[in-house]
Amino acid sequence: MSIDSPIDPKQVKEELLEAYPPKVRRRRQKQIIVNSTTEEGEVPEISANVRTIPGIITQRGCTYAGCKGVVLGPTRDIVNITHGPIGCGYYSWLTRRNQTLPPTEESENYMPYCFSTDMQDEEIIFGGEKKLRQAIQEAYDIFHPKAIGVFATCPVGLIGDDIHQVTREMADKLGINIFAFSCEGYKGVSQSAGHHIANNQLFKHVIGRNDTPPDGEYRINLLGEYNIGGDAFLIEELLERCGITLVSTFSGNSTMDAFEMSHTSDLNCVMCHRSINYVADMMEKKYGIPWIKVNFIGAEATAKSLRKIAEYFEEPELLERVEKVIAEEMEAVAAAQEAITPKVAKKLAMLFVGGSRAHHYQELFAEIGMPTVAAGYEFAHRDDYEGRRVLPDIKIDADSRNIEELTVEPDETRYNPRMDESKEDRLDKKGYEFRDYEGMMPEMPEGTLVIDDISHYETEKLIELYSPSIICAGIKEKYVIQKSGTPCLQLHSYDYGGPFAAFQGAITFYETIERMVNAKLWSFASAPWESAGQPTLEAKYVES
Ligand code: CFM
Repeated sequence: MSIDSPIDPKQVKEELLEAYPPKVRRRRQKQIIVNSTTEEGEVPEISANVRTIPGIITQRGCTYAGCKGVVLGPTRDIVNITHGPIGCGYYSWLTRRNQTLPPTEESENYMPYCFSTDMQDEEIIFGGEKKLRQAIQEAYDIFHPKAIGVFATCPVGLIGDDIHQVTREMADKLGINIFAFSCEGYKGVSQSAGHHIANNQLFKHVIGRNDTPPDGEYRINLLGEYNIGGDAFLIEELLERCGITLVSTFSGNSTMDAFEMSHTSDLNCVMCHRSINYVADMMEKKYGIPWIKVNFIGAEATAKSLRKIAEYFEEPELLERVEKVIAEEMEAVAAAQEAITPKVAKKLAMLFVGGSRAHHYQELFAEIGMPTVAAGYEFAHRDDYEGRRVLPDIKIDADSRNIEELTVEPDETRYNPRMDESKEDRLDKKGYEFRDYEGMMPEMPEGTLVIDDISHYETEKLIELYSPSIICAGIKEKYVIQKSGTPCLQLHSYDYGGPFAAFQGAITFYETIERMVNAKLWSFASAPWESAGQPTLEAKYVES
């Protein structure tokens, strides 16, 4: 499989690197890879999860953002207090992105609120523990929540507030679940460290607290689905139609109640491998729940994932039901593909998103005949690029060592292996894969470009060299892309669009892309000084 493009990717790589001084070039060249796959499915090594080179304009976020904003952000029945200056809490509030659907109007839902200790100079100098204690007490007095989470921002780590001691003390005093996250922004090289910290604390303080299994057959958890633009609502509805019981999602449209009983599920289905693989691994060790990789982005991927879940339970009745739902849904999907493909086929797409979407969304483009010529993650690790097969070769550096690795043992009473050897054997013979993720690169054609932690400069250069029809990226690069006349689809919050998950979402995606690549809107917009041929404003230096 190779990409049908007249541009030589090796040449492009050279041109991207040309502007850098030798030291930077040496490092960046390991993060810009021309893709190729051997017969064994092996791909070249990429340098990932390393510090951004100073001076490069990165799209990455901070560790606090990954912990508080991403993983705990969509959970509605916990009061999440940001211990820090007000900006950190305010900008990670994410009201448009974190959608949730409480069952009744009275149900606990703190997502419309933004809680912060609003640290001032005084606390930075004399310590912020007192103010944190007060904030917890105040939140408790007003809302009486069942749980409170406290999130550290950079200054908290720098001044040494003991947030864990404060939360322990307040938990004893108030008798509710209160715990803290040492997710200072600088703690890791990106938001990825924040995912790991969030996973650890959920595992230690929440998962396994309620042993009552919810009603329903075929009980699963969905891990690494964050309900961006309402994606989770479509997935939930689909699973329900198939007769599959979703016990807990980590963490789109989620609740602490569901997290607490998630260990009663029989299968963990991982969407975003980067952000949540730690929970999947730890739950298998402690409770005996196996995990599989799924993907509900793309119609084919959705069908494949539903079948994979059904095959695990080995019940003909479930398999039949799943096939029926797929057949019903695929009718409209096929009609949409047929109508849209001729209008967009062969137009070039590029994707530079977080740690899993740059892979997942390639499926949607492929379904309407659009090749992805370049893709990359902001902060994923080598296993997300090259597949989990490289895990033993990944060097643990000082930055990763900064993040606690929990030692997990089987739970004395709750460990219950969900599969006996004969079941695993049976499924294995059918080619069923547990605990595996192939990564993005093996699925990308030869000669495509894979770029880790892309910079603004490189984005502009790629636009110049490839003239792509669309780039999927985030808010930080959106305006750079649009100013070049190229449409940009925001894939972190979908702006006002979406949802794009499951079958219905795939159709919405095809339609959105068709509109964007054919409207040429951005290429009509030019800056005033470009069209007038002369400056629209003039000024003279006047000496006083
Ligand atoms: Fe996973 Fe995410 Fe992503 Fe991510 Fe993110 Fe996100 Fe993302 Mo923005 S958890 S890695 S840290 S799929 S916030 S919901 S869109 S960068 S590709």
